[in-house]
Amino acid sequence: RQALEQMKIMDVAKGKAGFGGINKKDMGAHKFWATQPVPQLDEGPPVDDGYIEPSVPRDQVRQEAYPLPNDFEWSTLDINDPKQNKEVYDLLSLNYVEDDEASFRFQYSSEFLQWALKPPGYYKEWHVGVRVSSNQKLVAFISGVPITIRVRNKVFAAAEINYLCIHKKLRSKRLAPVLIKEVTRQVHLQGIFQAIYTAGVVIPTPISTCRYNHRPLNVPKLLEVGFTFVPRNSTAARMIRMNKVPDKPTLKVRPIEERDIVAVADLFARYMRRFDMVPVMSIEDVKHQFLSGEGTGKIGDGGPGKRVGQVTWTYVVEDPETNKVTDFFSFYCLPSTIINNVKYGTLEAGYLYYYATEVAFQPDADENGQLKARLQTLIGDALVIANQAKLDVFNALTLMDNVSFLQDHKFGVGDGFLNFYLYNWRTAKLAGVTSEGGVP
Ligand code: MYA
Repeated sequence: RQALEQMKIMDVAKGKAGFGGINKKDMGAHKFWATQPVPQLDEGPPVDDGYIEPSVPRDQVRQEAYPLPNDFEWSTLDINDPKQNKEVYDLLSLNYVEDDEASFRFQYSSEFLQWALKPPGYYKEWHVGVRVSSNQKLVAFISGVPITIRVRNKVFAAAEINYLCIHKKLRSKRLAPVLIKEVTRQVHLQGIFQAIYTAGVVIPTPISTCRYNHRPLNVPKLLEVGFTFVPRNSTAARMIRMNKVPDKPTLKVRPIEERDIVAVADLFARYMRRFDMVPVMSIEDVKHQFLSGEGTGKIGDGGPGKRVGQVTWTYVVEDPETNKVTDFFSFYCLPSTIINNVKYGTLEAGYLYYYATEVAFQPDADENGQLKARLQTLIGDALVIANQAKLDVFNALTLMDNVSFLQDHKFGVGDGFLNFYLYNWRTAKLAGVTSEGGVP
């Protein structure tokens, strides 16, 4: 039932799919988006993939910040400074994305923000804030981080835009377009003219739409906080029994270490060839994405199954004979505030991130079911690790190869969708899901 959106995953599974939910009339009324280099409605599929508006030399990029309404000023946020990091945390934890019924609101931790906003080569100028001039209170934010992406057969540098947030008291004043224009200017100043972003809302024009699926782990709590309900033909006891997860993983999985990075980078790159829109990661990127978020100390120091400040969990499988990494999976933890609940403060949610397996490269692995079987086992083990870390629910989108294991692993179809967008890049739609949630 949860309708929260999520931002980090951006591989979209290949295949054919329909697109639901885009209403022509609504799409006509986008005063801001109509002025931007994004595919507009009624354009039809492009003949070739490529930019919409050409890049320009740095001296032709607007040099002054966009004007803000009186009483507000721009502020670059230094995420390394604990005080400023806390300011972003406070803004987001009170004003960021909520589900449709305002029951849950994302609560990104400070450690999460450190991990998400500081990948290799990040620019602090892309962490754009707006403050009230009189008291310096942070009231709006938008961020970008550098990323290299491949869309179909073209690879290009882009900004990944995220954490657009305006204080609840300042909504519907057309401030969002100013934030978007200012971060665009900052990205242009670094010689980058494309961007990728995701949102729960539909604006011109999604290149793909994925659906959230949720695997309950802590059923009693999920029932108590109203995240999920007992279906008419079931009971709470039955739901608990049905969703029980084994105590131990099936494969010999272990947490990723520094020595695995090169092998994981190689496996990741080869596996990603299966998909039409993927990040291209350097060794440094892989280290950042899969190792740097693991927190400090030993597993258990930060609570059951957790290091202190742990944000990401990446586990590898090693071939005992060759010592080669044959598989890996990763997920991250993003809690949500449970609004108006006296007993529980947060819902601890895991989000499936990237995974890969050598099995995919065996002849006919896709056709003869070997790949499906291996992913089934691998993701089963991810659920075991997530359960050991005392997460309440494990979420996954209908992208990559996820659809092959979601049902068998008892994920329930959620009511949240995530739309994927490219800025200043034309490409035909990528596979997504229908409004029914299935991939045709
Ligand atoms: S998605 C997460 C967005 N955040 C939230 O949902 C948190 C809670 N909500 C809020 O804080 C506010 O409601 C926000 C809008 C800030 C979302 N993406 O100021 P307004 C358009 C893009 O009066 P407000 C994420 O972080 C809207 O269609 N546009 O509205 C990725 C309308 O334009 P138009 C959005 O409600 C962000 C205009 O803004 C979004 O006070 C990617 C209204 O402005 C949205 N999520 O504030 C940003 N929501 O009339 C784009 C509303 O045309 C990046 N709008 O329909 C583009 C690439 C930039 C870099 C390019 C580099 C080359």
